[in-house]
Amino acid sequence: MPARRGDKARLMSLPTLTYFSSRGRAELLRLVCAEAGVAYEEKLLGVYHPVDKTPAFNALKATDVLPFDAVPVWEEADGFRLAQSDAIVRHVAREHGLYGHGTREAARCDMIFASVDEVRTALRAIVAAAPEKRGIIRDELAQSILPRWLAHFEKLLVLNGDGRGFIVGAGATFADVALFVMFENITDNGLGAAYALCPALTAHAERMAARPGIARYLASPHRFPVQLLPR
Ligand SMILES: N[C@@H](CCC(=O)N[C@@H](CS)C(=O)NCC(=O)O)C(=O)O
Repeated sequence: MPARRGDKARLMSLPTLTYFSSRGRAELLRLVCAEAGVAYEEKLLGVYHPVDKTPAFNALKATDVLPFDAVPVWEEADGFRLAQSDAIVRHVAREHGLYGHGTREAARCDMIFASVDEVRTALRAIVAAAPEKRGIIRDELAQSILPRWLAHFEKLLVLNGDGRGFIVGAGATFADVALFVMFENITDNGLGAAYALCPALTAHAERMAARPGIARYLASPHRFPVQLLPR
């Protein structure tokens, strides 16, 4: 759970997540931390503006703190600093037991994560498109792209045991959390019908939402509001 206020001595030893005041590229990491029970401090840079960014971001960029002039950035108490949201997610997952058992399960986690990222990219096409093309892209997502991807995830989930557990191995991994974030993105944006033929995947998302750390985070006043894709 993020600490945005509180005991100074405790905060000094916590890792710090620096990001804008939104879900964005930090949200999967926040959920991974929630699942793993990792406490961290958040340095919030304000609400992102595509041209002006934010004063706090611009000030930070003028220092040497951001490896790629972008956020999120994760910093640990000893000064270890990491950029790139996927690298941070993997690092936290690896350190806190959410990367499966052994190299093969880790590789499968990577495989699922890469595929979830492809779905994310397909959804983001709506953002990049001219307003008059957005309806066409939405229809394509609803009718073919999402059902195709979700059918793959459904099959893999059912093949891993009976489909009533996790996507990789016998325990929760960051790949399960990534699938949950994907589910939220799809359903929040009115495309949830794509799950119609995926009962195991739907039930998986419901189980993930009910996991104690995640459920606490979802109900927390710290969570930023959903950012919907443009219509
Ligand atoms: N691939 C990077 C992308 C990082 C990125 O582009 N972050 C945006 C915010 S989501 C940013 O910092 N933008 C700074 C800018 O617009 O100058 C990641 O996943 O961390």
